[in-house]
Amino acid sequence: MRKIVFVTGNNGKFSEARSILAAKNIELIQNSDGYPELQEDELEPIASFGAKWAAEKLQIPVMVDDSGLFINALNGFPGPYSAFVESKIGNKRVLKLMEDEDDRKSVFKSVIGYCEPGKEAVVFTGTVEGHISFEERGTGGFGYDPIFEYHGRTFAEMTDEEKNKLSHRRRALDKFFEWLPK
Ligand code: ITT
Repeated sequence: MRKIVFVTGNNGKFSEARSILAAKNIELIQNSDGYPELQEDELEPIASFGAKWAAEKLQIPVMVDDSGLFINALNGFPGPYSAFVESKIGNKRVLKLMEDEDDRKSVFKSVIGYCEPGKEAVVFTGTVEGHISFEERGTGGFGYDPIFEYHGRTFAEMTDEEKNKLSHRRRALDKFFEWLPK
């Protein structure tokens, strides 16, 4: 079984990626050392820099996942600032910002960065389109899942298996797996 180290402090991301990749015979190992996060409008350079930095620091092949929620009516906010916004204001305050908005369209994005020491990083992007709900619903998942609706149900109202079949993370990891030398 191939083993890959996933550098992340986010246990929700780790457990989803672990079960998605276990089905492909890859064992993920969590490393919570962290990496510097660039301030960029796009997630790709953040994931690429983070993967390269961690691979050189640890001297092993590593994977990272930089993700974010892009809300149409808020011009893509919180996007690359999603972790900061979640920890500082949380879902209820995000819903408050959206109170008078009819346009609820939103995109969840996950960028997987992978790098081997001495090589350039590669990135794989997965997106899923949905809507911001009017209230928090559901108890599953993590982070923004209770306010992100996909075809009428929030991610938090789905089982892990259901979310993992269609999530932004699943789509990015599928591309990563296709690229990995077999
Ligand atoms: P790392 O250690 O991996 O960087 P992080 O939580 O800081 O963990 P990000 O910088 O990528 O991760 O921030 C993404 C934010 O979006 C963070 O608040 C996550 O909890 C949230 N998020 C990411 N994927 C999500 C998902 O599938 N469902 C709900 N929220 C998600």
